[in-house]
Amino acid sequence: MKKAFISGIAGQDGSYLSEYLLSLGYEVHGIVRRNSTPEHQESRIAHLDSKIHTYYGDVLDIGSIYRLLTQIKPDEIYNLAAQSHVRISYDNPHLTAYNNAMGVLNMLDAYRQCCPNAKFYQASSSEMFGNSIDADGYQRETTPLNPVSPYGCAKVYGYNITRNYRNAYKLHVCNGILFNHESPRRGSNFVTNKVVKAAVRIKLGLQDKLQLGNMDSYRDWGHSKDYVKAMHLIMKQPEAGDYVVATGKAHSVREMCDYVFKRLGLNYEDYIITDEKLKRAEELDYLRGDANRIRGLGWQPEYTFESMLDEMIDYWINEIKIK
Ligand code: F7E
Repeated sequence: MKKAFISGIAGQDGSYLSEYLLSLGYEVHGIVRRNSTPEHQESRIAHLDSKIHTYYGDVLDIGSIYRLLTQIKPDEIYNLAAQSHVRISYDNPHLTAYNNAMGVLNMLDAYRQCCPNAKFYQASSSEMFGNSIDADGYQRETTPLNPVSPYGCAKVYGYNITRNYRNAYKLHVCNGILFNHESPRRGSNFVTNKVVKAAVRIKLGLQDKLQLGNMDSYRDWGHSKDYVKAMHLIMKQPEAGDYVVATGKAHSVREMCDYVFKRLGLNYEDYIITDEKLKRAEELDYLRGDANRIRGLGWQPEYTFESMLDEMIDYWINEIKIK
């Protein structure tokens, strides 16, 4: 039985990845951070409680990482832990850098010392591209990295130190460069789930308006369930490498709002108010990924933009009606 170790196991991707690895017969271990409201901390993985092994730990608490990797001796390590909110990275730039840059180095170095025969996955991000776009309108593995947020800058360090460890120490270390990926488990302060939840509440008469920031940025949105399968496929390759994971289709925030409100029989223009506070100091305008490299390994997304949003709408209708 193969053993996996996941930092960020309680997050959206950590929870779907755990389910997927369990379905493949893995023994799954992961760290969760202590916080002051334990009720919500592990809600995404509560249903897996008897099947996975969780420990209090943190990518900044180097001792806990060394101890756990030495004890568990995993075959695969997925470093998904991060401060993942781009706008909040402007409020907490230092914390973002510690977690998303130094945290990667801590994980890599503990891995190199404790279990160098394992494989290592780093959760890199399309936010690293910033406003670089190739002439054909896509971002791909060779597109220059020009980050436009504290989050993106920290992720570039994580990406580069991962490549450096691969080359310098001949380790099986990979980067997945994932474009935006969503699901009903997405935090509701990310734009898709924020819009879906509010639109359902408006439909049910529980809310009148929705405040949003920039409506004209474009994102390449996929489903987290599809993307965790890509993570595993990347790790399965005999040779370590870096892969873009994306759908290849871009939609604006405005188009996403239009789709969600229309599905509920509403016109988004009647409800949305622009709030300057929700805009970023520097915006990333357009993301559309060319995932040909990983498609060549057989990966393809099962969800479309529409079926992903439909699933999120159904989730919130059920959730809100029950309460
Ligand atoms: O924003 C605009 C906002 O916060 C998407 C993370 O997973 O993907 C994610 O980062 C767009 C931006 O995701 C609101 O300005 C408008 O243009 O859902 P988001 P993100 O910043 O693209 C990348 C790949 C990651 O790696 C990150 O970890 O929507 N927008 N109004 C808004 N965004 C938010 N959050 N809230 C608004 O009210």
